[in-house]
Parts: sequence; structure tokens; C-alpha cells
Amino acid sequence: MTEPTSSTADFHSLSGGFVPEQTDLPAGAELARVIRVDRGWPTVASPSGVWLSQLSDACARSARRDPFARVAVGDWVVLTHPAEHEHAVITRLLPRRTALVRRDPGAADAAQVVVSNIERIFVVAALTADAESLNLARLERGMVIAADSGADVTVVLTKADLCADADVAARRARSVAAGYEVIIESAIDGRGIAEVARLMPPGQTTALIGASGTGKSTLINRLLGHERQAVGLVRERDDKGRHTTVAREMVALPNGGVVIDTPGIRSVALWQARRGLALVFPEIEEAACTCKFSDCTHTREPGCAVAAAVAAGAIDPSRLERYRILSDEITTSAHRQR
Ligand SMILES: Nc1nc2c(ncn2[C@@H]2O[C@H](COP(=O)(O)OP(=O)(O)OP(=O)(O)O)[C@@H](O)[C@H]2O)c(=O)[nH]1
Ligand SMILES: [Mg+2]
Ligand SMILES: [Zn+2]
Repeated sequence: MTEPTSSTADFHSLSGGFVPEQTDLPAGAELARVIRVDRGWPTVASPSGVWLSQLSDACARSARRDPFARVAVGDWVVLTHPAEHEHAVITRLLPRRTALVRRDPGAADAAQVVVSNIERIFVVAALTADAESLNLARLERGMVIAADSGADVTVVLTKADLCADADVAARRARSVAAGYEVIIESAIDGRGIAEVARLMPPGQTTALIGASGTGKSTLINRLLGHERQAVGLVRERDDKGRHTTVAREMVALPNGGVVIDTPGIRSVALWQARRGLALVFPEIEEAACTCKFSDCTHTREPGCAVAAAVAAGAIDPSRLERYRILSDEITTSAHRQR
């Protein structure tokens, strides 16, 4: 049996103090949380330590059939330590309370669970000198998949120190994030760090998502109060947008909260995120309720209440355009599902 792989991570801090109830554990088994996955190899934290683990044959079989049966960072699992195995063995995946799901970048017809059992997702976008360059379509897309997870969503605009008009950028972000908190942050001057920390309370798991180089790992370093390479996880800090973070990984914060750092992705493909779409485009969903046809695509149908609202100036036509792109993508993913 291999020894625990990390000395800094421990079960209590990485479980966020919360452990699901599981009364029927077989003898010798324990509950564990997946804290990292490297090329299919999960590292889990359990009361007995931090273990590199493998799936039982039955779990591996279902994982091959069903993408939702693959373990993701944040998952709770039942772990055993069979004497004849080199690694700890995951024998069961517990139901997820929330899950961030995208289309598998390696397979157009499959979903991929990015992280699970998170209470809040921070959608991270970086500011630049030009406040107008903030990409609203990308922000909305990130918010849709985040909101669809069932977790709360907060927008974080990083690198505010680079933008003289950070407030202008924040106004633009808020115009597409009605009802969501937008935090202006800078790792350089410390703006917004306390606000982010306040939303990562003890007992909760949060995750950061956003393009590569937006400053997710840097923000975590600021929250930790030290550079992450101290725990052996970050390299090439100044390698902007070069996919510095290579694996999803859970980090225990000093106050007892838990945050998952994720590698930046150029573009997130949606997988059946209708609920998220409705949450992020409430004005369109609301108007759509009164369209004449229940399957109205809001393009040229008679009696389209969305088109009427656009004509009346109540809905921003560019929002509708972006909504349609995301909606079409969700429809396509539904058709592709095996
Ligand atoms: N000016 C400025 N630069 C920042 C800030 N936050 C991060 N950076 C820089 O942005 C670059 C990328 O930061 P990372 O934290 O590695 O970005 P990331 O989002 O983790 O990137 P991936 O791991 O590739 O997804 C680094 O050079 C940071 O020093 C900030 O608030 N202000
Ligand atoms: Mg990173
Ligand atoms: Zn319509």
C-alpha cells in the first residue's frame, strides 16, 4: 500500500468540516473526498490520510459507460484499503449535491463533471487597460455553466490595478449579471480580496473558473497568504495565459473554507445547461413565457413576446443574440447525448 501523497492536506480541512451521512459503510471502509484527479488517478482525503486511489472494477466499468460515474474533484466516495492492492480503492461514488458540468472537450457527445459538491462558483474574468474590452459573451457563458451547477455564483473581475476605469467594467459586467454579486479584485493592491474571502466561509467548498491567465491561482495565493508553490502546486507564476494550473485541485484555506483551483480553459462548451441559461437570462425567459408558441425560437414566429420586448427596448438585442447561441448549443448537446 502506498503512503499518503501529501502531508499538508488533511481530511478535516479538505472536507470543509462537512461529512455526508453514510450509515451502511462496510467493515474497513471509510468516507473520503476526492481532492485531485491526475489523468484518471484520484487523490482522496480520508480520516486515515491522503491517498492515491484507483476505482474498483465495478466503478471502473460504470465510469467507462457513464461520464457521470467518473469521479471528479469534490466528490464524496467510499474508500477501502484492501491488503492485496497497491492503492486505496474507491468502491462507491456518493450522490452529488451540486456539479459543474461541461461538454467533454475530448468527446462531442459526452458530458464531463468538472467539480462537485461546491456551494459557490466564482466566475473569473481579467480586466485590462480597456474597460470596454471585457468579453460579456464569455462571462455569460461561464455564468450559465456555473449557475446550472446548483451552486451560488459570484463574478470576480481580477487585475483591477491594470484598469483605470474598473468601475466602468464592473457596470458592464453587472449589466449581464443581474442579481449576482460582481467583485472588483486586484492581487496587486489587495482590492476585493476580503470580499472574496467572506464568500468562502468555513464548512463550504467553492471553485474558481475562468480563462487561463485570469489570475485564479494568484487570488488563491493571496487568500492563503503565501505562494502556492509552498505546497508544491504552482509553477511558472509569470507565464501568463499559458495554462499554469494543470489539474483541478482542492485547497484548504486558513479560515476553514475550501477552494478548488481549476486550469483555465479557452472556451467552455455547454452541456444541457437550460436551468443555468434561465438563471442568467431571466428577462428573456420571463418574456418567453408569453410567446404564442411554447417552442418559440424568438426568431421570426408570430406572437413572439421576446421580439416584442426587444422592439419595445425592454430587452437588449445583443443579449438575445448571445442567448440564442447558448440556447442552440444546449439543444445540440441534448441531441448528441448517447
Ligand atoms: N496586474 C495584475 N496581475 C495579476 C493579478 N492577478 C494575477 N496576475 C498575473 O496574471 C498572470 C496569471 O496568473 P495566474 O494566477 O497564474 O492565472 P490562472 O488564472 O491561475 O491561470 P491558469 O492556471 O493558466 O488557468 C500572472 O502573471 C499573475 O502575476 C492582478 O490582480 N493584477
Ligand atoms: Mg492557475
Ligand atoms: Zn418568442
